[in-house]
Amino acid sequence: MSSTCPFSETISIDPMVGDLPGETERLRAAGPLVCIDLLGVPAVTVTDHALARQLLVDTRLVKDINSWGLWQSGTVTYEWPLIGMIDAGRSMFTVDGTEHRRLRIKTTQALSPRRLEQLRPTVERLTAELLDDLAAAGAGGATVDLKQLFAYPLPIRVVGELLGVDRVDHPMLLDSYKKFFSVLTPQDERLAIIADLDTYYLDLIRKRTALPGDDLLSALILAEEGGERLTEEEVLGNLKALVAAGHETTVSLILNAVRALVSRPEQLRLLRDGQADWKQAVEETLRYESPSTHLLMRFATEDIPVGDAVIERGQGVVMSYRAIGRDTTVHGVDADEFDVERPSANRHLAFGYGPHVCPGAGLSRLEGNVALPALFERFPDLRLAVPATEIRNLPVMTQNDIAEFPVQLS
Ligand code: STR
Repeated sequence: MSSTCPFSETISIDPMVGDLPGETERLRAAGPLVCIDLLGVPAVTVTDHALARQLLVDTRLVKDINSWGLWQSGTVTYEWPLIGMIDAGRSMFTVDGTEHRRLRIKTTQALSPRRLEQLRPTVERLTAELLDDLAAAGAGGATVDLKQLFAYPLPIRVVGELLGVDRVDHPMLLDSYKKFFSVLTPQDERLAIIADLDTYYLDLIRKRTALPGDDLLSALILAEEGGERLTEEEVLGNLKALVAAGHETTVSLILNAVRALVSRPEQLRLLRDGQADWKQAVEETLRYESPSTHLLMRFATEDIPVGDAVIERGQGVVMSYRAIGRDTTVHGVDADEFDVERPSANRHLAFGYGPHVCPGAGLSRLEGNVALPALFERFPDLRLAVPATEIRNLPVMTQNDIAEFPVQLS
């Protein structure tokens, strides 16, 4: 499909995510810029921290799919299973420059440190509720799935409170995104799910337009005339991005933190004894198991020389954040170890960098910093019910998603 790659041998990204550590290692060994194959579609990916920072502020790389050579030529179509990761409607996720700032402003305001402090009691209440349910399900030493009963419902409830999305709709949303992200979902079904979600969200936008509340969705709709007002299409795009990103990534953060800690009792002890704090554990988890494994995609609007090679105009560029988190130049020769005391832990790029840096970073940290200590305080004897090596990833190529997490609470 493409000419030969100038950077490295081509590494095929495994759709089944059978061995993520192995894949990350191969990517890092192949160099700072690596040619990859994403279900038959070629791209280059960045595995190096310094190069990622450089390219993430390079205005020659844009998010508009119309700048993609393989899209222009009709080579990539809606039949490609990953198309929904890129062609997600006009929003802060897909637009650059001045327009991008206009699309982001209400969201960054709603997720400012001050507003997040106001949200903290809500996150604490939702966490406590789920811990009660978990305790009931796991009474008497029964094995329970920590994903289904705790990590999975929490972020959607938080996002629901923030945006004003009714709880009765959460099961439909969770099921839709589960199928949206899974590579095993037939493509016609995935496209139908995307269309149904649009219908659902447009209905919600119209209801909220008629009767605004004090939620972020109402703020996106009501934004002042004179510069920052959003079209319905833009409100829709932002709403989709907020629900999808707010739900999908934080589930992964919570479960990956629990996995790292229950399989390393000495690390958990450091947190319990107060020698390390939970904020460090959250940052180290983001570095070590970035929820976004491969972030799709940016496109070169002109040739961009990198070292001896060139990212050609029209080329698609991916950020492999899980590999970037293991950069030994930044994190040292032990970058493949999980260490809550690591001085460089918070120097990860798991939230990206530059103009598109995650606007929800503070919210996701808040959720991690509330949920994790609360979980381990309530269940000090929490342990995996299976060997850690049996914990599998879902077949989701771009995300670091744990499938099931069976535990015993006591
Ligand atoms: C999913 C589909 C959709 O309707 C809207 C979006 C835009 C935001 C994207 C989201 C996507 C997929 C997961 C992303 C998120 C932004 C952050 C999140 C990429 C394409 C990460 O995994 C980092």
